[in-house]
Amino acid sequence: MFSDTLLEALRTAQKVVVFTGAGVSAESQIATFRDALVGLWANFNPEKLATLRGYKQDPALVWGWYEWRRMQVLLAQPNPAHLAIAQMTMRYPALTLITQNVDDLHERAGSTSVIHLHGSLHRPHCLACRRPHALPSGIPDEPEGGRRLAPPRCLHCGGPIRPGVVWFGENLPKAEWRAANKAAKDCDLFFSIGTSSLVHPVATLALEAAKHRACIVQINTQPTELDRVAHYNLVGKAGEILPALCREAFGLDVCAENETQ
Ligand code: BV8
Ligand code: ZN
Repeated sequence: MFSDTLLEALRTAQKVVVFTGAGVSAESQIATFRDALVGLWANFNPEKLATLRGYKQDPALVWGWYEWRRMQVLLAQPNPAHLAIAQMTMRYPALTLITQNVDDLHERAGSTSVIHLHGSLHRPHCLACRRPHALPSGIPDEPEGGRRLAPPRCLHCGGPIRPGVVWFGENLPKAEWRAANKAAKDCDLFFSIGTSSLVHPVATLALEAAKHRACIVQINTQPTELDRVAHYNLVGKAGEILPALCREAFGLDVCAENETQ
């Protein structure tokens, strides 16, 4: 199914970066970023809703969207793509996993030290004093299509709580961004999985890796900006391609291996 040169590149790689976007969680039934606008938010532009301005204009509309998305994540399970990536971490001791996703499915699949460049749904904080806010345990019970929901108040200063994600127009977390760039420059194999490669500056990571002569392997269901740069464009579902790639390259049966964990 895969070329000998690709399998050889996987078997000889020393320093590997895996960079993921919303497409890696699609087979866990988490709507990709551009598909997450259903129900109440169907007519909104994500690039307007996922902004500080959007939140300030209508905190209940935005907080309700994130609570609905957090519920989707808590109800979801990691899929074979997440499991395969967790297995790859065993194969490549120097593997760096970088994600744009705000879910915790990589961690729940067994990946450790995941670099979240766009934050997390599970770490809200106070808009005013920036203190972390502890969400109630359990799964929010949001109606299908969601609802407007007034954000909780900070227990320390009474300020409004905001999602712990990086919105458009906001800077990325410095330490994570520095670590991601260093890994991209140092790696000899860079996987770009399930991302439209449209959002900046994270979309520059693959270009940085290519500039430093890494082998770029893209796995995506649609053509992207990265097609012209990638050495290998594997078109299809990450949850099917990644386990097959691990099987052919390393004789690894991803799902069985994860069951023994
Ligand atoms: C910044 C968290 C410096 C929130 C996200 C004007 C003003 C300010 C900034 C800008 C501007 N113009 C441009 C910018 C830069 C802007 C940007 O890039 N805009 C884009 C839209 C052009 N970037 C920023 O603002 C960044 N910050 O630049 O700071 C600065 C500061 C101040 C002023 C100026 C500059 C911050 C960007 C972070 C935004 N936050 N997420 C939330 O989640 O609600 S981004 C959001 O998009 C998600 O993180 C998502 O992951 C990410 C990227 O999308 P993808 O992951 O690629 O998902 P997408 O749906 O697009 O694609 C999924 C792909 O998977 C598809 O291609 C599909 O084919 C494929 N797929 C589907 N199923 C499968 C599959 N593949 C494989 N298998 C499957 N089964
Ligand atoms: Zn506060």
